[in-house]
Amino acid sequence: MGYKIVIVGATGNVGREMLNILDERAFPVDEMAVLASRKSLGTEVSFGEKTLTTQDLDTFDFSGWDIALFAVGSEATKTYAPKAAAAGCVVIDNSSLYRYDPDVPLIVPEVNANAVHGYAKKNIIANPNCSTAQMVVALKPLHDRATIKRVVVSTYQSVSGAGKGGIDELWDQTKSMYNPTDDKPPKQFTKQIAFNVIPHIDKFLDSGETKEEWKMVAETKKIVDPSIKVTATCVRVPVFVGHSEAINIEFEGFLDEDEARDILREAPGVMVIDKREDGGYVTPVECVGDFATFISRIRQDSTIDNGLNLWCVSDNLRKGAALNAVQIAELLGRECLKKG
Ligand code: 2RA
Repeated sequence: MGYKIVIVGATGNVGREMLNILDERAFPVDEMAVLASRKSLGTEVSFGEKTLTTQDLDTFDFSGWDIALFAVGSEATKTYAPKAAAAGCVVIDNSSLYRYDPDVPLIVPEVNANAVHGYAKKNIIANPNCSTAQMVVALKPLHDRATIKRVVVSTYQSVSGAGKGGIDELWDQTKSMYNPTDDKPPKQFTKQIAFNVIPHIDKFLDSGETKEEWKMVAETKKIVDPSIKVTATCVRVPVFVGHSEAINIEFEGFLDEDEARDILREAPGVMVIDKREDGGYVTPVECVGDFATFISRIRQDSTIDNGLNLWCVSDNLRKGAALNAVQIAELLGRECLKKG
């Protein structure tokens, strides 16, 4: 016996990836409902060999459904997630709405799978932000070995993190560079993104950090360890899919780069590609469509006693969103619902 699954926001980038990944990983689905807002109603989406037609999120009755994977913004989540949860359907939410709620577990299955049992307080589990998910997969096994004190991270985040509008803007601006009469002023981003980089993702906070940077701090603490200090600079780059991160880590004790490489090679969800030669590292275009978080450029930081640097790349629509949500559904099924 399998599960009755609902995808909320099935026509978006992440919703479609959720459908692909549920199929690729042969998740035990008995019945699938795909929901969308009124403006996308009737749109068809693929689930394996099947073509499904979207139903109206506003009138859908969640009673009798097991798990709803939400891939809509915080506003829609605020309206519909409590309805689904109250109807007995466990919500796995990709928005930021519940991430910092102490009664909602925030889960990356490779890191804090045990927290899944906390789902029952609200019938809701939160999926972390893309930039956090890939980083904590790399940090956790190193933290277990040598206790991380502080992380300094700079991100290089692809435009797909900003949704379809971000992808379209990079594509249109890139084309318009070669056709000066076809000017495409920025709409989705605050400055030109084609052939440029923008040190600004999400809104500014009073502290001077952006919300994206704050999320990396707060979510790492909730998922891995509240004692880890994190400082982040989040940057949008003209890449379609795949977020990259340059991570500097300071440990309590010494951790040799070769041992760190061995630990990461054994770590769940991690693929180490780290040859000290031309091309012996991963770039975002190579990680698209993959399940792994790739780690390269592992090396000692000789400016501090116990420091390492590394380069971390992952498909932000997968590990950063849809894959992690499906992994949570697998974990929930295995540990709590036990139907599959
Ligand atoms: C971004 N973090 O890349 C967002 C997506 N969740 O903009």
